[in-house]
Amino acid sequence: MIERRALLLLILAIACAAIGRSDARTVAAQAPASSCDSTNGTLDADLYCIELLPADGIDRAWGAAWLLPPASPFGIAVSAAGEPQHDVRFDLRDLPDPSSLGPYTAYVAWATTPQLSPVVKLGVVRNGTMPLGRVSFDRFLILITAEASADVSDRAGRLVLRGTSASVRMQPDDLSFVLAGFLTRREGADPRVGPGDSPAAAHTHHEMADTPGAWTPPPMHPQVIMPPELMTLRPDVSSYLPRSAGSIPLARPRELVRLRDGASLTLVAAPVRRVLFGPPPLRYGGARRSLGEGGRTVTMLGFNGQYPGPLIQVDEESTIAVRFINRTDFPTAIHWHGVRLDNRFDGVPHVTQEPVPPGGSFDYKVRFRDAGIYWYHPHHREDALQDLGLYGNLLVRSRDPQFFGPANRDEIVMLDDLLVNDTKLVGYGLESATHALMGRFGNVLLVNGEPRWEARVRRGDVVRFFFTNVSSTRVFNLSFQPAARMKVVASDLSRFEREEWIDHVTIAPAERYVVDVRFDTAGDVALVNRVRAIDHVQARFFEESQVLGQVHVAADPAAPDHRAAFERLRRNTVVAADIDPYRQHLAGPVDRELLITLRAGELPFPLGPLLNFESVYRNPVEWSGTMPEMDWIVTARSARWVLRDHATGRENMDIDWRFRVGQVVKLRLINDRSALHAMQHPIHIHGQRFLVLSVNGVPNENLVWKDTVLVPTGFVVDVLVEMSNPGKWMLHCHIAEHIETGMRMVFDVAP
Ligand SMILES: [Cu+2]
Repeated sequence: MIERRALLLLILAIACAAIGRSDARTVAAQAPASSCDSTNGTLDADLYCIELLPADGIDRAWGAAWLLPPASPFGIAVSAAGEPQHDVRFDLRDLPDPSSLGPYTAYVAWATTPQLSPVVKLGVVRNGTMPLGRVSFDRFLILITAEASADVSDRAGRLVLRGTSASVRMQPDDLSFVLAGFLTRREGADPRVGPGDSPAAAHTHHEMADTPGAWTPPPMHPQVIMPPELMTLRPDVSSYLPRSAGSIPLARPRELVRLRDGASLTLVAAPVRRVLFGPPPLRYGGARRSLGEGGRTVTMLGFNGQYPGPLIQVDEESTIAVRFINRTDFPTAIHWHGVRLDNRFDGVPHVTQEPVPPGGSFDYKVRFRDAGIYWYHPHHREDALQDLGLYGNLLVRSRDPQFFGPANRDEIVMLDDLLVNDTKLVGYGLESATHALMGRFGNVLLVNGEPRWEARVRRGDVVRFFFTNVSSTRVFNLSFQPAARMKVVASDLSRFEREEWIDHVTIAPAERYVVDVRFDTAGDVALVNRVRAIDHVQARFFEESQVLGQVHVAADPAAPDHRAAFERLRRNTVVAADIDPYRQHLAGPVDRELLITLRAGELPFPLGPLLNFESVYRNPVEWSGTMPEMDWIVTARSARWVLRDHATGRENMDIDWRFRVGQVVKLRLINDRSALHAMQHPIHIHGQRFLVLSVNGVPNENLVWKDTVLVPTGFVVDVLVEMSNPGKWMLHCHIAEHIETGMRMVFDVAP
């Protein structure tokens, strides 16, 4: 008996020692130099982990607050006002018993701004890992205090841990330092090259005044002051604008063209005249411009004399023939965005066809497999041709009358922006694209080609909006003011598994969303774009709001009234069943990995040092072009955007991926936050459809078939690509200037 007790004690002692050692090992492995060094799935710790450091007099406690993306049908979660949203997950260690610090019983976590107002209570915390609360500040502090009670609503107790968001690292004095150097250098005899300048500065033109044929610079952002010295820089290419001639017709609004199976259409891309107006004030609810004043006629481009191009309506499973005639100055081709058609008609120059020269033509056969909203645009020099007006929608009607819920009317809305200085268009690079870093942000927002859009509805009408973002680089964040009840029902290639209530629509270039909106109060409702812009000079965030148009809601009631159907969120069982076979891949291994980064060449001085300073922080999405001159002067000659295959190290068109029809490929897209000018990229895959499986490791619980996905800065997005269509297909960033600076690759799908 005694021997048995001794044996038990011995076993217990050995077990305790083992546990002690294993604890020590765990601590050694998990007690890194920074609490954000520990791996946390795919999340970029530099941007999305806040290290929590002990306050004065607290010696042992430590921890981290991880910022996770909340679920959103748009891939990135922001509020209707454009504020970023983060779900916070705490990882806290070595917090002493609160009573050891004073008359306290609990630890409470708070989020607040650097000005310490307002303070938001996130909840009660303790040692360990726990999800807790949501933060919607641009820049913020996380505080953990010991409190007398877990129920306190205001912070009163002792500060124990604190940390700051990555965005707090932006400091306003960065630029002045760079500028001091810039101004000193410009005192030399040759204003174009100062001592120590990179050779690239020599081919950056500096012009003090406009001369005939020279560039018209973009205007400064009205809320961001730039030093005048920076305004003298010019791109290292010539300016291109379509020639004006007397016989060019004034553009007409787009026309609806209904085409039956087997029907044909000719699309002529040619110059049109348009009347332009200067940029409106950056505030909504302000004075409206009179369209009769200050207008100036400019030459742009249109399909069949229309702007946007004809709205082509077809039935699903139908095929149309389109003869494209190119009367522009550039060789090009038409791409049928999102349509899973025969590879030889995909319209990618040098991949699926030879480019159509100016004066030439090409015959396309376009078959529509999937109901929904699609669009067509040139696939060569989109930065100029598409931006000048060459785009149109394809509305593919389902043969199922119940495909969507009932609505009183459709609104087909193409969102765009245009860069003008006063009432002149800012030119496009002739030899290569300008705006190579950020893409070309416009300063006049357009709906269906017009700076002011209007719709008339009745009270209680359910309006189905088909939104397409055709801008070169701008991500829109749309909402209605005053708010209208809205739900998202579909995106690029299908309906969602289930409809969701929303209060805004975030839409990246080339994406589509179908949104049902019910207007239940008579009066005017504005469609607005609300985002948080960054003034990189002053290191401040500010609200940017623009009115895109007005919905006039009449007092007479809707007939029929679809209220009952609208109030119900539909589950699309057909979509869920279509996706079911793919769910097994959610947890599967990643098949391919693409790193998205930038190789900056010799950037015009002082851009290199400026971007270096700026790179202490990058916002997940750059919502606005707040430094138009800096963005403008960098061309494809000095910047190269890169898609890098992780397995082979190959880049862009050197990547050689081969698949076969029926294969399902899990592709990981990693947006390198450490790139000199990291920014978001809407990644588009031709000819196939894919599911967005997860964003920063958070699984997507409401799937929809997509062809374009926004990958914000520092984000890791996993997509599942169904290889259903044989041929050579392109994968590229849909920022027009990024595809022009190398950010594209081709993969092969064997039959
Ligand atoms: Cu891009």
